[in-house]
Amino acid sequence: MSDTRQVFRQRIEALREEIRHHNHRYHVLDDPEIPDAEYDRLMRELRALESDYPELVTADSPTQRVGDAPVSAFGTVEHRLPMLSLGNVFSEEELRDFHRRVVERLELAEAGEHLAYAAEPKLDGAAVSLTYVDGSLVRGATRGDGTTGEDITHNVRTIEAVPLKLLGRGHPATLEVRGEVFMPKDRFEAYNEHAKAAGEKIFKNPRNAAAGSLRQLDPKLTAARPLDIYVYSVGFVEGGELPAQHSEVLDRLQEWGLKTCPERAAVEGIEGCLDYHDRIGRRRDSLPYEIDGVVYKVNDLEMQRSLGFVSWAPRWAVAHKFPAQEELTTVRGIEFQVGRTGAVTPVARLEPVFVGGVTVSNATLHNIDELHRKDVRVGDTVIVRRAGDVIPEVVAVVEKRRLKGAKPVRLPKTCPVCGSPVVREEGEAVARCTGGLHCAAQRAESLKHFVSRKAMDIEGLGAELIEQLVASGQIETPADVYALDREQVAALERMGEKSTENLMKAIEASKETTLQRFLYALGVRLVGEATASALASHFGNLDGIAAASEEALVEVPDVGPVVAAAIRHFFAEKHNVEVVRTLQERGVHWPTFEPATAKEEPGALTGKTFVLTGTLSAMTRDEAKSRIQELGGKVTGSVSKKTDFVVHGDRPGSKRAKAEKLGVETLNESDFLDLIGPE
Ligand code: D41
Repeated sequence: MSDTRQVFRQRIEALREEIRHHNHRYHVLDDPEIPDAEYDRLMRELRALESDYPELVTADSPTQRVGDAPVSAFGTVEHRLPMLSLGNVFSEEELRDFHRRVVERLELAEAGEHLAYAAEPKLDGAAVSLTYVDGSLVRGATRGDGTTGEDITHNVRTIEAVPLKLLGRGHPATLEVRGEVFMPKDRFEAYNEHAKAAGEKIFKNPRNAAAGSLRQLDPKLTAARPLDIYVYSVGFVEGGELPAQHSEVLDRLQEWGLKTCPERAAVEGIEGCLDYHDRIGRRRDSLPYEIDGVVYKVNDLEMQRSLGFVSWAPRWAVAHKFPAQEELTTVRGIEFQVGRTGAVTPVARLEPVFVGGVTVSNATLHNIDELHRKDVRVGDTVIVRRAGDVIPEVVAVVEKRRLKGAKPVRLPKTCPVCGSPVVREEGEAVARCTGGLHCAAQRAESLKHFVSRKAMDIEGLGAELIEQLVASGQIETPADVYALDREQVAALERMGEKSTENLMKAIEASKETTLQRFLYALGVRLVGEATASALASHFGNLDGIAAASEEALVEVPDVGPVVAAAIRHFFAEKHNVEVVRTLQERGVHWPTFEPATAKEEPGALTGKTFVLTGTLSAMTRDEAKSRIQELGGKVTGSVSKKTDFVVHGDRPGSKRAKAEKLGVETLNESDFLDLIGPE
């Protein structure tokens, strides 16, 4: 054997070994160690090597199996027709190639432009087959390796969305349907929260939760898992006729009581497919279930038959994947950033990696406890996740790939920016720099907060300008913003005449503000927008707030003893009072008014506390909040037993789950609109 061949042989064996290990973690333990994208790469590398050296292919290679082998604890089921797999494309170009091949094979020429596809999201769950005889469910099976699956009849029978008997009439004597069992995101989160509290195993993602739940030996355990199903095709059929188009078949299945995906649509030609991919991609995060792409199927069943399939995948269908949301990369360094309130946050500097559609080179580690819990070290290989618009985060370390000698990271004793001691109070997750406004980082961050949209709203005074102004000592306190002159501003990097003009105008305009914005802008610890607004309407003027005792402050809705103490602390600091006075001297002003309690009639929602979550369609969350406040209600950020209502829009996340757990009443958007009535 030649030397190079010997090298490839070793690589092939190493890959097989590694892939077998990951197969076991994934399929048997339901606990994967690496992201799917990484697994796919290993498989692709192995396939490529085996196709270059076909003589090295062995029957036990992971490439020689289409799916996971059934676990012996279940009876096995031979699929009457094989459960095929789906080819993947990752780009527009690859999709165009797929479409071109379809059009050529069907000899459609120009007409290919209008070829009808059935499109639907590609759910990330577990594929199953359901067999109905004379309308009754007789069998449920996993896909297994496509030929042989596991008998999971007893488990699928516990899924409420699976009809035990078909509705209506006209179903074939034997009807096998195929679909995807999944766990909706909110139920997954609620399930994990519960499991965590009970000290039980939590699942890495909804897909593992679905697959793992289906393979429970005790159907009672499966029944306790909140699973759902969408069916997407028909398998073996005998003793009956089905329509001639895929989309019509699904309509029929829907009439018979089987659930199909509400997002499915008929699209025309390649442009229709691309448009659908784009549309669903934008809504990916707000869909209530996890998806990893979309699937297109030639809609005409006669055309499907004439296209046939290659090895295990039909030629008439393809999955168009979204960029992976989890990838592997390495940690170049771990730094500590100092925020507005001095919070010292660990951040991982990463080897840049393309994930969730963008290149990521930093990821938050949240706080020191989180850093220690995940035990991230410099040089580590980590899984980074970026989903939607959230900040990328390090999910976990791949410990097997840790380099020798990597040391655990410790919290620095002094601030990396100003050198003041870093302290961590008993029972607090957050460590803080004690430098206060002597610390340039805290100064810059509090200024960014001060000028931000919901505070003084000075457009054009961005992070970079503030950093320049702070670094050069031109700005020390927020009051200095109002002492900037045109020459100073024009001299800053990247400032032209027009932008100077605009910024000067924005600064001037911001002087006219409201008490609640001003209070919020000051950045008193724990005083967010809601608290600032409650304080403003309770006192009506700043002097009252600055002079109020803690007892007087806790009278304000939403203000507890800890917040009251933080407010007192702020106004007890001479420096802060001085800054406030200077701001007013430099022209910042707001209307004062009689305290709300003295003049207002109680509103319809007086005494009621609301939490808003998810996206509403008729109004923004800010608008909803204003409406509630106008009616005398209160809006807070987190759900507790004191919450009266949780209003949830699209994709509510864990807050609704928490409300349900605490027995807090939940309102959907239309309930909410009914409650607040017309404006
Ligand atoms: O949502 C899905 N995961 C999905 C999977 C889907 N919407 N359609 C699918 N269609 C097929 C064919 C075209 C072969 C009937 C599939 C799958 N297959 C599939 N799921 C797992 C392996 C193959």
